[in-house]
Amino acid sequence: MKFFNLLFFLFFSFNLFSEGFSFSVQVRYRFEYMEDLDFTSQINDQEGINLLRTRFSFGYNFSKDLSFNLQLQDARVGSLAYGSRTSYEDSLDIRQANFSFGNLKEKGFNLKIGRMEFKLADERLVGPVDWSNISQFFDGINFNFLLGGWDFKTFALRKVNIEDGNLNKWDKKDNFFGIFTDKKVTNWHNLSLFLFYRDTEKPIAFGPNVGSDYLKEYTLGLYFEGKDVLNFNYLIFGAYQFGDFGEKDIKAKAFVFNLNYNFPIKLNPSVGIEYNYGSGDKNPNDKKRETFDNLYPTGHKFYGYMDRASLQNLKDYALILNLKPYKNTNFGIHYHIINLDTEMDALYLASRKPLIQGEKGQAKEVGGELDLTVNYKLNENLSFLIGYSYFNVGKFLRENERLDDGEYFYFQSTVNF
Ligand SMILES: [Ca+2]
Ligand SMILES: [Ca+2]
Ligand SMILES: [Ca+2]
Repeated sequence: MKFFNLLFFLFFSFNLFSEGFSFSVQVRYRFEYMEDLDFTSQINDQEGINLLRTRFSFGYNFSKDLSFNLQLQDARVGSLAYGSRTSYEDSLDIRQANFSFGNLKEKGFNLKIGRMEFKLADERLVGPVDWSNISQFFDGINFNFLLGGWDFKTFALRKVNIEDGNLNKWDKKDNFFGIFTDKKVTNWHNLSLFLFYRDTEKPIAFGPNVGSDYLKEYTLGLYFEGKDVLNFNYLIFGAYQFGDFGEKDIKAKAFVFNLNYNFPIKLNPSVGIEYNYGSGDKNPNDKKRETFDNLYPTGHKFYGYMDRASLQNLKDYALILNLKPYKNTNFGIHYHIINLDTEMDALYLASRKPLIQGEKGQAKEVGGELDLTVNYKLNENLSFLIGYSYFNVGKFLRENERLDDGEYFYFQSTVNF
């Protein structure tokens, strides 16, 4: 019945629209099977869940330089064996509603105001978390301009709190400001510099040892990327965090190095290594917070697809193998060796929630994760993703009585029209 309603709605919409209007729909379905993602068989995991996410996007161009964009999102989940539905579910609500003025290429500036999807660079610190059924978005202002060959993005944003059954509202106690600028420094190299400021009027929680407190937090950093340099790609990312965490000083850092090589042979293999480091807090009793704040990342992309790690108290060594045997098919074989920076801080999930607080003298080896994926794009409108992951528990988990390896399987199809 719902499907027919949708068809009718589409038919009606297409007739209504004239020049200047645009309209598109995305429907994403995912089945997930999870086994011991908590690393213990004493608590049952979700066995299999069904996720459905539908997005309706409308655009209207008032003129060449002024447009209005609206996106509605409906996120649903089937029955759950246990736990909360909140991270999966948000019935029809506004995901984007913004005015966009200017044209970066032609006018040298662009101003966006309202509710928006927002991402910076590879989404390591700020991204839309597209993997999530409900995803992530912001309210605020984003002003971009070109100056002296640099592309500047400046913003003042508040993350939108997603609440099923109620209209989503911005988090008025969590303010995020920043400047991000990048430039092509050679034909193959890109340099980005950024400074962010996060100011909260409520305590932000880290692990049990670090605790929660108000933030007046600066993040200063850079990306340096090499693309197609004799078939090599590489990335250096560094960030330093300072400011106040209540009465404590923030002194935290993060560092990433990635190197990969594309073999110009059959199957188009690429082999890469990656190191991801986010500092942890070594001493809960001093006057410093050394835990890096991973901000609003799309963490799913980087530290294992099982989402068992975040760029906080992390040392992750990854081996990344990708194959592209056909134009529309990708195979991924990734392996992560996940370690804590310090056992005095917590193991943080990709959502930034702490899973386990460590203790002095414990091992730092969390475990190894294997991620296998197949991506297949049938055509412009339809794509599929299948994944299987296995997490082999390491010493740190075993010392915390998490003895069971985790498994994760998913199948996803995405339709765009
Ligand atoms: Ca379990
Ligand atoms: Ca809602
Ligand atoms: Ca400390």
